[in-house]
Amino acid sequence: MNILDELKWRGAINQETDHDGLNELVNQKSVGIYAGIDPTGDSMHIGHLIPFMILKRFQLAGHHPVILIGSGTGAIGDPSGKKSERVLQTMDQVKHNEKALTSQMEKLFGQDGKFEIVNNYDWLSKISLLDFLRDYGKLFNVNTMLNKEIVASRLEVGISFTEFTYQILQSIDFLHLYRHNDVQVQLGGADQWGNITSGTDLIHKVEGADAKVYGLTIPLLLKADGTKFGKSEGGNVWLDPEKTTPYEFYQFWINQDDRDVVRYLKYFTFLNQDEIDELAKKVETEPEKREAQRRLAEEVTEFVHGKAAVEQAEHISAALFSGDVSKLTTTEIEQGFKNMPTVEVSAEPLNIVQWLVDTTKIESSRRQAREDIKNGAIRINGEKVQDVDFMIDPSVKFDGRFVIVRRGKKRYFLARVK
Ligand code: 545
Repeated sequence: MNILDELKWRGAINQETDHDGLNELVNQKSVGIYAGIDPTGDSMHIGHLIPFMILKRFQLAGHHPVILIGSGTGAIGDPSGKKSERVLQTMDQVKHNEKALTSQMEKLFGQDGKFEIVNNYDWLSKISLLDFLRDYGKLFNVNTMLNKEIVASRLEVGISFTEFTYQILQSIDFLHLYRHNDVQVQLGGADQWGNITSGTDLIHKVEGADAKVYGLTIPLLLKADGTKFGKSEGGNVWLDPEKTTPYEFYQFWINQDDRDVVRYLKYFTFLNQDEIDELAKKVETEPEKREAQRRLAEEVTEFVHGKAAVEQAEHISAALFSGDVSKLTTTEIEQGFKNMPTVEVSAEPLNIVQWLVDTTKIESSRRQAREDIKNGAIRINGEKVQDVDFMIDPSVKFDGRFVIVRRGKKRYFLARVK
């Protein structure tokens, strides 16, 4: 199975400019292949990750990945996927985002072999207006540009000359990388088809129709229930651990539907066909064990955040599930309780009934509080408390920073000490 057969099996090929040509090329030699990202934000989310995971698969198959950070194109903004005109970013914003994305890419590609990161600001910013019009503008037919799906879909609402020009910039990149970095293939999400083919067209015009360059897109990922892939209750699932903690990240994957999990294993993990077939069988025969989901969560979390983050996430999940939270570390508490009800309390020791009702408002009345305590429904820091005279002393655990309350089987509350 060569890399293209593998991608096909993974369901990761949407459109190709010339399958046979590309197939021959990848069988022949180590090929330079690129995908770009514009610094319009300071972190990728898991949707952006998809083409870069494919680039990574090319890297693992012995090809040469080039990651393009688009600080030049990011100064303009790709109209693809946007229903209306973008607001220009300041160049300071672009620079800030460029740094953040570059370091995320270094983390993802650093572990296995060679790769390059380039920035199109380095060449695009050097082209003068007259050179642009004479060297490139002449080679683009406005009618063809208007017919690109992205532009056509914007004609009613309108599109500025600036965004209209975007496809020319991305084409210049492909040509630049073809000439200077030995790149012959560009890949991207399905929304990038127009930009990618406009690049192969440009190269064929200036370098000759027999220039061996190819484009490849990846299908848009959809969930079985028809809703958008990649959102959790908190919105996007980010790679930046400050925006989505590794525990939340892990939880996102472990909560996937049986109908989706096998497709995600193919897309987001480096497990091979046998391993995935094995897991697919388990989804059929023993879905209640959720082994495929656990494996998915482990693999993706390890790839993005490392092994220690997986161990932490599993430790947190196990503690919250069993109720034995006493061994959690303070960083694990920060992560695990990020989306749970939280109250602020003072460090003073207080009677449990008073504390549950007046201080934290976890219980609505003293009568209810006493009843719950006597019934064994209240746990403080993992220990069942059945004595209504118990004193809560926030200084005794978790460096005096937290008190964890569990009411009933599943409802947790975090009291943060002021
Ligand atoms: C620029 C110059 C090139 C080649 C590519 C580009 C970028 C491309 C583009 N890509 C998207 C993107 O999103 C912003 C991310 C903010 C953190 O706009 N014109 O930059 C997305 N891309 C990943 C996938 C995508 C695409 O980074 O290709 O399809 C999303 O899945 O929308 O020479």
